[in-house]
Amino acid sequence: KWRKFAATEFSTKDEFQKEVVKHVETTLARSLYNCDELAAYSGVALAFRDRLIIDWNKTQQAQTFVDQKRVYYLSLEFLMGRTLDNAMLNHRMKDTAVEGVSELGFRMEDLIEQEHDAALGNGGLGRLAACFLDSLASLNYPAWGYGLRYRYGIFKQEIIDGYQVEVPDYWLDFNPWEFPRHEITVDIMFYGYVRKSTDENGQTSHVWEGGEVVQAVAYDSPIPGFATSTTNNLRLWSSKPSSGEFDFQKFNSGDYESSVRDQQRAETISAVLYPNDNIDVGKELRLKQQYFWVAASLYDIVRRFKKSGRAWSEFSDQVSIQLNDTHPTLAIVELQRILVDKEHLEWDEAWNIVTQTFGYTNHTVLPEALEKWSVPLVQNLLPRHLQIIYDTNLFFLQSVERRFPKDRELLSRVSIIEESNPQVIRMAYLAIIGSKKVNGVAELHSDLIKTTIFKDFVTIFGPDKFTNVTNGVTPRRWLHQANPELSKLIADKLGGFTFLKDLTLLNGLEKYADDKEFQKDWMHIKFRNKQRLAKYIKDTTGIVVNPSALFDIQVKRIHEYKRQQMNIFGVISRYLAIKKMTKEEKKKLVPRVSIFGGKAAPGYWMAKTIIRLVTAVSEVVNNDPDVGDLLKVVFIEDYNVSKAEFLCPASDLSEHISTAGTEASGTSNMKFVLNGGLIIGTCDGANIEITREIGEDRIFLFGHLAEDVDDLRHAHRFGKTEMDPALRQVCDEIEKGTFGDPGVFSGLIHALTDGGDYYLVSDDFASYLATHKLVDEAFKNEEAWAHKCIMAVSAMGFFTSDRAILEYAENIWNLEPVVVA
Ligand code: 26Y
Repeated sequence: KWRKFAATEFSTKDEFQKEVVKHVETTLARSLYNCDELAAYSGVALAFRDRLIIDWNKTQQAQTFVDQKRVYYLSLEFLMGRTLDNAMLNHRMKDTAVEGVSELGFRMEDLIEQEHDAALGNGGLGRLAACFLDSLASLNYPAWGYGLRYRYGIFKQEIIDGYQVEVPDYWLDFNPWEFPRHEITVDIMFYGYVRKSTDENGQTSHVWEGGEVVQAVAYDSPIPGFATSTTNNLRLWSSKPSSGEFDFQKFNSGDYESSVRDQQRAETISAVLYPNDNIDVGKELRLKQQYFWVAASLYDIVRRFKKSGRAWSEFSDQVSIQLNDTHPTLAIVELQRILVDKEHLEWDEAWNIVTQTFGYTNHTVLPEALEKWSVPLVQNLLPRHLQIIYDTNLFFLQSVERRFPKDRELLSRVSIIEESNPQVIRMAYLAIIGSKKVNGVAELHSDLIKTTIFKDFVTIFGPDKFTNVTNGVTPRRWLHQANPELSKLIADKLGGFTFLKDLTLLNGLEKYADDKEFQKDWMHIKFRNKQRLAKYIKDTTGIVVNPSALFDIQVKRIHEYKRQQMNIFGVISRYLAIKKMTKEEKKKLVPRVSIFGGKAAPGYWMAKTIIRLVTAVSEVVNNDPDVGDLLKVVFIEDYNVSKAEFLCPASDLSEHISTAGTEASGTSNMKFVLNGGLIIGTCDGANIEITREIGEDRIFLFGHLAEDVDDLRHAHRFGKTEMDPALRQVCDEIEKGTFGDPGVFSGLIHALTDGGDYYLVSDDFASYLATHKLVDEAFKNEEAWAHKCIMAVSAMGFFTSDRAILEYAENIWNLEPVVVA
């Protein structure tokens, strides 16, 4: 009977319009006479949401029915961006919808712009999680994402008087894509104490009790695959006071305010995303977030497993859990606690299950980003977990000692507990010991973790535990959605859009690389994308840029290791050169627009100073009549996913210039090349593999290698290096006050001199400038440039997140797809 009434999907323009109008008139209670763009967006979104949810239901039923292994991707960050455009394209219904809304009197571009970015992440790690969800669904893998439903995502960045100012990002006003599941709740405990209890058989067990309880509520968002019915789930947890928790005693005794405060404290847990990227601050609330999310997710996973009625020994055949960095490492401890304390398995049997279930992905070697939690903090918040960590460490160290007797040094090096004051827990070590596989995110990075920070663990566990999965990006969002014209041009040549599901097909473009017509069409699309960006720059900053100039873009989180400071020093150097040029020399110069964008962590002063230098330089350079069109400097405010979508298609050159050995992979490098831009970069992260794929002639590499870094740093420390002369000039100019009060920038200069130039800006500066000269020369020959770009794109097939996910599925998860009828 039910089936007869089951919801169906619209498939024609008329049906689509009917759905939109229905939602505007009834769901939103608006008449067509007061339907503004926001209401129209909402109507369209709700119409597509219905389609998504129908597929979601089918998918969940099919996946439950086949009862195969599922993978759970645990990430504190999911940087999803907007959903509507992606949903329309994945359902192959965008053209229909565009026509439909146009007949209703709207432009689809305007409606798409109404949507608030879902910005629940900082940068690379969070966006990678979002690309992986897209690929998992597109490849029909049974997979769920688990995260936190922050009320405030990453802050909005405003630039006021040249400085970054952070404004809260309240994004939940209207979010049609999520479904609250008020019936799916989990009680989560903090604090309290551990009591030993002995049952009638003399078995002792640990009982954790007497703590404070908070409730986790599930919110689900459908994740559609491209051109498939598979629609997976992203489950985000929101915190609220536990129903039993409202303190009636306080309430009755008239202490109403303090009982409300308790409630608010519970809600605080999921209130805000920590805005730090690659820097650990060790705040108690962050630890609470981690446990809250991990405990709720594991409860959910275990509950689902138990419904299948299988034996515990089958757990890891049914469940794989991937840890996105160490942020969810407590999941290892929590699963061991559930198995031992609640399900009464023996320690070893439980630990065996745990270590077959987890995989750990490392995203950084920077020491300041490696998580360490203070023992007293954990002792107070999670007393039972601390005991389990100590026991895990004890058994681990005992096994190491048996295999490497008398090596005290080794034992103290690999101990989960660092004997500092106070003691701290090294979360990465716990993650390695508790996982089946550990992976880095690009070849160089995976080699580095094996030879440096995790070296001892390779000795202990053998090399096979450590592997590489080079990152990738979804071509659906980062080519098809971001650059529809280029995607269409490629499809015309390759005979359709199959390349979006098998990106290696791009190699079919190679034979058109010399085709003059094709080159012209290609460069024309690039030009239009640059015009669109030029218009945006004009509208938002007032700066007029010439769309024929070379657009040079560096957009990413601001961090010293990413060396935006080197970029802006290079810009200053170019400016000084222009000031000295004759008319004749100027005529020969390629005009440039240097575009920067990215957020600084609110407490990271050096990063904020870098932003201030960029804005200061732009004020001077853009208003200098000697310079004119030859150089413009732009800082794009509030860089986010939606902005990346129109920046990536608009670059001629993008910068990926981290100190060698510091950027684990980078993923925007992939996005920019995929959109037909070339890159200037160091031999770092995925740049190395990009070079291998596209060829050395199609990338501008410069700078020292990772293997040189230690020696160079050593030389700085012992005062054996002179600053590069061009860099010296730049510093002199800043100190002269050319860009305003030099006191503002003294920290930046100091880092290069007395600070020991840790990021080796001076060592790489000459080769950086020389390589920019090569870029200028290359850009003068438009045909040769177009040829390079086309050849590069044709070789980018490797960098799809589909390939990355296939590697995870085969080498780490042992996961099979489930086809939804
Ligand atoms: C400990 C905590 C404060 C913390 C929070 C966020 C630590 C790290 C992070 C974020 C790290 C991150 O985004 N890493 C980036 O991951 C990308 C995806 O693998 C890489 O491409 C990129 O090189 C790396 O910096």
